[in-house]
Amino acid sequence: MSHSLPAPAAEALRSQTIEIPSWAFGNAGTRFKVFTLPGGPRDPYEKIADAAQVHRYTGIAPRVSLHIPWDRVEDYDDLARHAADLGVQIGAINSNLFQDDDYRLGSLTHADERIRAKAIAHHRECIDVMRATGSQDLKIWLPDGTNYPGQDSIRARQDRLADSLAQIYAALDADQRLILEYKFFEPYFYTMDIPDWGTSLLHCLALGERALVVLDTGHHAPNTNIEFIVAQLLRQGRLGAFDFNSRFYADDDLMVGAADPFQLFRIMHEIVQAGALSPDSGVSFMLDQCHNIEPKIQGQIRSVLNVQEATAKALLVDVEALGAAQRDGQVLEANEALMDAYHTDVRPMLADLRADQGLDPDPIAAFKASGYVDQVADARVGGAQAGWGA
Ligand code: AOS
Ligand code: ZN
Ligand code: ZN
Repeated sequence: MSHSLPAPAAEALRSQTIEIPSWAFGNAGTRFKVFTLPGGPRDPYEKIADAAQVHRYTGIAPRVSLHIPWDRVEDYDDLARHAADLGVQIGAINSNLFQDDDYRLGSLTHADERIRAKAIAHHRECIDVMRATGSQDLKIWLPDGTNYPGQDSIRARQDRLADSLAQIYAALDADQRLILEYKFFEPYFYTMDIPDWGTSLLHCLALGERALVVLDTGHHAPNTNIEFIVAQLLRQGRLGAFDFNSRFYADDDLMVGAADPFQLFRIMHEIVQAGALSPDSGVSFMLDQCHNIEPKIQGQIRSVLNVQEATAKALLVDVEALGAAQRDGQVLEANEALMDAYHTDVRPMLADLRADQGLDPDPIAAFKASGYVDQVADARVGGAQAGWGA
């Protein structure tokens, strides 16, 4: 069987990009234990160096998301230059509203104006980081919520949130976007102030055209039909980004495509059908993962490849057969058109595509053979390793 992809699919795959998070490279764990692996990065410079390895072997991971304050440095111009020297650039800037005692009862929703102003000011700092690094996206995940019925007014919190977001949006430059994530539970368990895509979308619509929704695949109730949400947000032109990961139970942040590769394929099918794959579609394909027990760089490479494989399968759907079956009400034939593509082993095709691009056909083997892990394990002894939250 031929390994070659149809030309339009190969073209689409060559221009696909996936953004990887700086925090995937630091030590991570659960509330029970954070594990330390040799060679862990000690600062944002080393996290970016590790991220650049993922791009080097996959060719499709040219951006790194930063998180402030975890990636706070003296000189952001210098950090951006360091990234460029390594062949990558700075992606979304993530704010942090969840590691300050002041935010126990909320941040952008807080009833105390002083605390709310502090949370808004933190985003001004993030916007300055965006200016210095050339980042286009301010990513807000709002950890605010309540634990007990009656604890606070649901409506008053929405009003304060709308006002806070409007102030942040007004501080953005004309070429910068605000991307707003939702999550149905955690860290609060009765209400979250942005629990779902509808709430995020309503706030984005009120803000303006450069406010878009972030869909984290781990942030829904079990069995939620995520591809339906993708289709709906694309119809509105308001899908700004994905935070891709896998979950079995809650917000597990496992490698994307590990728990449910079929779901990832269904999501990418909606993307491809809506023409939203290309980098100028405005959808940023980001990973939001923590590698608690597995090697981190290799884990990121695996994740990028999982997204690429799901994308290739989505690009192989016979759209004519699918469209004809859908028009004719041929339920099983329509389903078969999708499943045929899903069951195709695209790995040899992607290996050939990489070889055509001058990359090693097997990125994981090439990375392992490079000796990078041993090299950094030797070079990075001493000094505290950065972790999720440091
Ligand atoms: C939290 O659950 C979220 O998924 C966020 O995207 C969070 O901002 C990210 O993990 C880094 O802070
Ligand atoms: Zn996320
Ligand atoms: Zn999450």
